[in-house]
Amino acid sequence: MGSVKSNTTETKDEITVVQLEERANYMRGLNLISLCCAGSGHSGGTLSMMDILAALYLKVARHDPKNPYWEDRDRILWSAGHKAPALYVSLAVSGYFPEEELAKLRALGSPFQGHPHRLELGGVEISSGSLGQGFSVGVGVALAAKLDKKNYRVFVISSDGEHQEGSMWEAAMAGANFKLNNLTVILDRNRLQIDGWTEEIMRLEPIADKYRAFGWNVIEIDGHNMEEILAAFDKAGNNTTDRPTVIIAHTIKGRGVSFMENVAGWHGKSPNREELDKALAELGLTETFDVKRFLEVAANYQKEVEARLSDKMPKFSRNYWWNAGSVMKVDMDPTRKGMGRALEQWGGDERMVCIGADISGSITISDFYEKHPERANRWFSVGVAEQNGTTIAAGLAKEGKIPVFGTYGVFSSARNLDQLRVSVCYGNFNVLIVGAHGGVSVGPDGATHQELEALFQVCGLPNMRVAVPCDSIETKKMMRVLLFDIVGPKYIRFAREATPVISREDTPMEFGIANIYRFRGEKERFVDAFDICLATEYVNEHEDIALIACGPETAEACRAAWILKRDFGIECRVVNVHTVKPLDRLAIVRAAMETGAVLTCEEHQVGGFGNWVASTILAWPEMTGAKVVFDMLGVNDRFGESGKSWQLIKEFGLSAEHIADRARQLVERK
Ligand SMILES: Cc1ncc(C[n+]2csc(CCOP(=O)(O)OP(=O)(O)O)c2C)c(N)n1
Repeated sequence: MGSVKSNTTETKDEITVVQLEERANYMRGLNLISLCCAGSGHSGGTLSMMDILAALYLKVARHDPKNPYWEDRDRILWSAGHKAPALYVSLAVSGYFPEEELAKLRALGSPFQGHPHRLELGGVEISSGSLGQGFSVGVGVALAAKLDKKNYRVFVISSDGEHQEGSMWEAAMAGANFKLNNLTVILDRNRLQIDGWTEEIMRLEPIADKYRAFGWNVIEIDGHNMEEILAAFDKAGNNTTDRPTVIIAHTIKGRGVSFMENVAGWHGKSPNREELDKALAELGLTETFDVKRFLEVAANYQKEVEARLSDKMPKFSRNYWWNAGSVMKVDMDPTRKGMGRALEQWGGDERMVCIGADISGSITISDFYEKHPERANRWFSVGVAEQNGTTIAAGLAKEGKIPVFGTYGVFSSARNLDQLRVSVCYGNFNVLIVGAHGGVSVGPDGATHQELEALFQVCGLPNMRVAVPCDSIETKKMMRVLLFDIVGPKYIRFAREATPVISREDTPMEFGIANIYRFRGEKERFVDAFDICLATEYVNEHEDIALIACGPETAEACRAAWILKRDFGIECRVVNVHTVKPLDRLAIVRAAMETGAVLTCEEHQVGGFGNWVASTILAWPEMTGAKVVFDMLGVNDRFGESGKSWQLIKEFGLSAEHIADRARQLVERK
């Protein structure tokens, strides 16, 4: 281990440049092993930082692994939270915890969340992962240091794509304005972001001049040259001006592994075992690590997680899990794909324009132009800039275009909420906002990327229409309606991972009218086991309970209907509320009145959907005095977590088994 300067750990002999280079190489290997154990995560932008991190954590910064909250420690804030694996590696090699622990990266319940969470792990100063925030937190910390007359240094780890966020420049302005010469920002200038080269997506150059114009000391270095790195940190530390310092480190994304270097595709991808072996060989580390041991730790940890989850699951007469038996087989398809297919099919309409925010392939919005080069002039990439994207969409709509703006749901509903409120909704513009990757099922990225609050945010906006389709087929149909039939602000929410397909091409779908699903008996195909019709055409069958659901949670409700019928003879009316605003109030009130028991099901903070259903029932005049037992199932006032998609559905109590259990209790209360 290198020297760690602290109050409890004795400062070791000064670590040499050669030793630091060796450590950086070692850290690269450790980083890739931990990513391989996780099966997902960010390889490219962690490898680009490793030389700087070796210098910072093992030589430059004062910190104490035995006392992570030592009040005089230097503060290292990771604004670029997706580089979390490199943060954990830096802490491990500094001595905060055994290196083997890194095998638990991105696993459920582990402190090594997909994006850093400060409440989980000493040495993690802030929770981050939503780009463009940590820099401002750093400004706040540096201000506090000044107020408290403390001489600790504040380091902010940031990335270049991140600098497309306007908030970065607000922080830069503030840092200079407040004369924060105790603040050092490290900008990992690897020139790549998710969708490609920064200069092609949203130009940042001349970035050094921009910082200078904002009143900063600017040091430009080769971020892989240890001597230059150390000299830059030295210079920033001996800053006699009243200006903050930015170290612009020119780096190579994926540095050290030939097949990862400068390849955008390695941004958010982890190596498999074969790729890991190749990478370790290139780094000269084949004999250095016992990779098998790391993989064993990861596998054993997963076994513990599975056992814990299994204990928590409600039990029934048999295993009803998706595709577990020989009947009721279901196809799985990501709902997001329905959006891509719709954009591809109907994107020929010259009024349509699509706006991407650097996550275009993953959410499938790029399907708009990928096979249609003639549409490229109607595709605008704003980079990592969700507020800008939202308001640009408003401008395009103002002039008669049909703009579609899409990104992760967290960033297209919360990050840009005021833009949505004033420019889109108050102005009542015809903008379609795509909230992809909704729900905990997003998986290993963790809380920062799991949208669980959008329905609170967007349903509360006047003029806004909100759709939450149940599967990929319904998503595609809904997209067509939203694009061409509904004029005004509109939001569509869907999931990332593959979810069960429970509708057919010929299943009716009308905006604002719910669908009713009735289980009719086991069939070879799950979808054939249900009668599906528009709520307006449904004839009361006096079922025992209504399961009112939206999004992929509808599929879980359908599976619950199967469990409840088979195990308890309980009949369910599953109401698929694909249009959450305006709600199909009639279908909801009828379900309540005719069954006398309602359970709402949502993969969302509980109430985002359920409260609307509850208030609809309560406010309906004919419901006065009627007896309805009511309950809501959703995420219970808790942030999401890293984990595998289906583990999270179990962990957060969102599975059909949980629905069936709650429904049974509710029926007993009737
Ligand atoms: C506000 C926000 N928008 C989008 C994302 C999704 N995202 C994660 S990393 C990334 C690209 C970042 O590129 P860059 O900042 O250049 O990082 P690096 O290439 O160094 O990994 C994006 C868009 C996010 N985490 N936060």
